[in-house]
Amino acid sequence: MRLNIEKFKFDFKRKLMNTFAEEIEDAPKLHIYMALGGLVRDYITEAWVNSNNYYTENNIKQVYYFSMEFLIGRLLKSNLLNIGIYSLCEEGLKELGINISELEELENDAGLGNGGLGRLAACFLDSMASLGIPGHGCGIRYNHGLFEQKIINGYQVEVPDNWLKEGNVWEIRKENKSVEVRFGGNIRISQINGRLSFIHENYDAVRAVPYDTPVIGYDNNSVNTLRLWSAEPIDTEFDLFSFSKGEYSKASSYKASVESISQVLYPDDSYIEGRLLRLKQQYFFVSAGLQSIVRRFKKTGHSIKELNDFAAIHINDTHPAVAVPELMRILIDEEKLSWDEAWKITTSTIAYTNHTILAEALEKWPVDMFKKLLPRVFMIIEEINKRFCEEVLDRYHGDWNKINEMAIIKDNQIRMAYLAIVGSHSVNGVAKLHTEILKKQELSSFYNYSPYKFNNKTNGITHRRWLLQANPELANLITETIGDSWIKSPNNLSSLLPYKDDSAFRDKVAKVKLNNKIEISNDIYKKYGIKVDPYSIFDVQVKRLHAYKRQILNVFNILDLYNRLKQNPNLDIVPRTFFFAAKASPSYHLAKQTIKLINSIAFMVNNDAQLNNKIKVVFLENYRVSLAERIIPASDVSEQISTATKEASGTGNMKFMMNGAVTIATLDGANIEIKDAVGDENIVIFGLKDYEVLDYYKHGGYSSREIFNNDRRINCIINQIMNGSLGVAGSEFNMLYDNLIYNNDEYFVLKDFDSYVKAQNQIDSYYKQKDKWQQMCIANIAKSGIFSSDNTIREYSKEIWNTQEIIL
Ligand code: 26Q
Repeated sequence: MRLNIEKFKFDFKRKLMNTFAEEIEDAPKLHIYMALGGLVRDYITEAWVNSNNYYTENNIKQVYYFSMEFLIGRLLKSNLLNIGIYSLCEEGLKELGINISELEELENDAGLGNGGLGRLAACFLDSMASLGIPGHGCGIRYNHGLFEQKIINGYQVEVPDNWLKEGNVWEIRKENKSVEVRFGGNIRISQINGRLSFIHENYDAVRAVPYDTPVIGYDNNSVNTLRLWSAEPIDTEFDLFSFSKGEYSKASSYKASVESISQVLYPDDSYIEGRLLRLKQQYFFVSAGLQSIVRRFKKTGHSIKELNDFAAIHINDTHPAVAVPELMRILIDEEKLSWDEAWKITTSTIAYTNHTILAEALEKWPVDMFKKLLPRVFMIIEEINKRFCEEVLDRYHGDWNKINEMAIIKDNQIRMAYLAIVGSHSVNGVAKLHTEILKKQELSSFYNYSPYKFNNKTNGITHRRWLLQANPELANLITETIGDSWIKSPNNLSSLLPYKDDSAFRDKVAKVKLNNKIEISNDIYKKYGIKVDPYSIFDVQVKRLHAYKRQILNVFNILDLYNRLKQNPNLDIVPRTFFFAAKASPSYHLAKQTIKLINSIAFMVNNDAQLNNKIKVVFLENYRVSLAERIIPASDVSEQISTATKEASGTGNMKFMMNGAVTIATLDGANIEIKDAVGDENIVIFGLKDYEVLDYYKHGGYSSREIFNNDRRINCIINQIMNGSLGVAGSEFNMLYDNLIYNNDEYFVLKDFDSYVKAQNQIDSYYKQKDKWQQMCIANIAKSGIFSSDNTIREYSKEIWNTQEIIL
């Protein structure tokens, strides 16, 4: 972009004047931030329009990534970096007496996601734009994202996230692109011109209004679109019908019920309850998104039968799986295609990613609920199911067991994963192990039935946000050392590897880490009044709170270490600070007890003078993207300790590695691929293997009580928790106790404890060997490039979407 400091300052002052009628001296900080954001948008508008025109004029195939969640975080810095004017703006603003970092802090995170799945969608958008792949996001513009977490007296308290209260500079409301989405009613079947027609009557209509946000590629003039839909009343129904008759309360309850559709993101990420409003949300954005794709496509003048040559529709888990029958509906009822024509187009356009094998996280919808809300869509699902079951019976010579296993509708429930598989041409898992488990266990019947559909796409993260933006000092050091080609070709980070034997470079990497640690330590002191030692090992577990992620295993090691230190205050360990950050789903009581437990231990440990500051425990409130960007670059140890087989991939693991932390991990999800990349000597592995876990589940043979009775350390820890030693009544932790002892410890916490403690001691001993530790850190950074989502997206593009990288 052609811009110099003087021009920028001029533009900026004018923007502030035009938007708020203010000069810098009397403008509040928020206005300064908004003016800057608005200016960035102005700068990219032309490239945005050009990108779209280019795609349309050249009939280029475009990807539509359908996701209930886009966990974007903040956009100011990443947009400035991607258009290549961050330093220039920083300098220009400085000359105007403005600190750009302060402005960045004013932006509310767009927290429209729960965790990994939502953040993956955001990383994918960044990579698609940066590779020049025409790929857009389609989702919901929630008025409230994931709740804000406050910790009060050690407990999690949820506060609504009001991210839009000051407006959102990045989005544009596209009133004229609104579409109508219909719920409820009944279907009248009639013969029209010798063809059966399905006429939807007595439905409730909702207006879907899109808000577009530009997704700016890195230094390539390519700008894609994130289109998020907002639910609004249809004017006619709202105004004329009820208001004119004076039925104000009826009218306003209609309005509220419509608006509730895009009001708030559901905060559960693993245990699924089939709620009607959630189903409305799903259909709402899927129908709106598909209508807008079809409408845009028809403008090109091509036959709808060619849709799959121009659009790839990707569904992020089963949440948008209703896209399968909805696209069928549009093609059959509106475009008048035959079933077979429509089916061919649908299945060759849609592809599906699975993110979990947890049984309780597989989506199922009760037939009665579904049918009532979406009568026509349900008829289509029934027909898909009928035809599929016939095919299965045919293939397996009338074996009804196969129908039991594979039917889309069973026991009055619609199994959304099965619908997604049957309606897609591609089904992928998100890490090698995960995909293998899908093929061999969870979805084996479908794998045997259509093996060609199944493939693996190991997750990735955008190195632009997670290194270039989040860790500028490290990014600069890397560029000074190997040049800046890694920004466009992240695999080039591997050129850093030889520098692990350069002691001057090692010292520089260590210095950067220390600076990052000092910075966050200062913030922590300001916010929590806790003094953490930046020279201690920063041991970090930040992710959603869930039993399978085993924060409790981490807690057990801390309590054991605490007990050892109480016994022997001279214990020779490197001082350590244990950081946690995690939101618990509001109804997940076990997870909430774990938060209370961590905070109780933190209070006890941090106030125990006998420990000589050898350990500290910090729970960081309100984990979110912008907090991840601060804590990850300051981490020494990355905790990736899920029960083997349970974490589909993990992506935090990759972010830590890229920032030079050493991973302590089970062989689960992408940890396995991280180990393969860095080598056994640059990671610390412990715990049960996938086949051992599966074997216990299948054949039994594990008794947590036996370990509880025989391992003195564990016995001591559990008693401590339950007998009030932590200053909290044991009854507060009764679910934790029941799970570990009465329910035989489903996630093998006690079983893996010993191995974990040894692994932690290993970390301590590596850290004491300063050079070795630094070499490990550098090896991790050097090998992290392969986990850039640019690589992942290239694979999706080549192997699933068949799309091109466009040079604009
Ligand atoms: C579904 C229905 C009703 C309410 C909520 C949900 C729901 C919402 C979010 C279900 C699941 C999620 C999120 C799942 C998720 O984040 N999975 C993670 O996806 C990452 C990206 O692939 C993986 O790295 C993680 O291993 C996986 O846990």
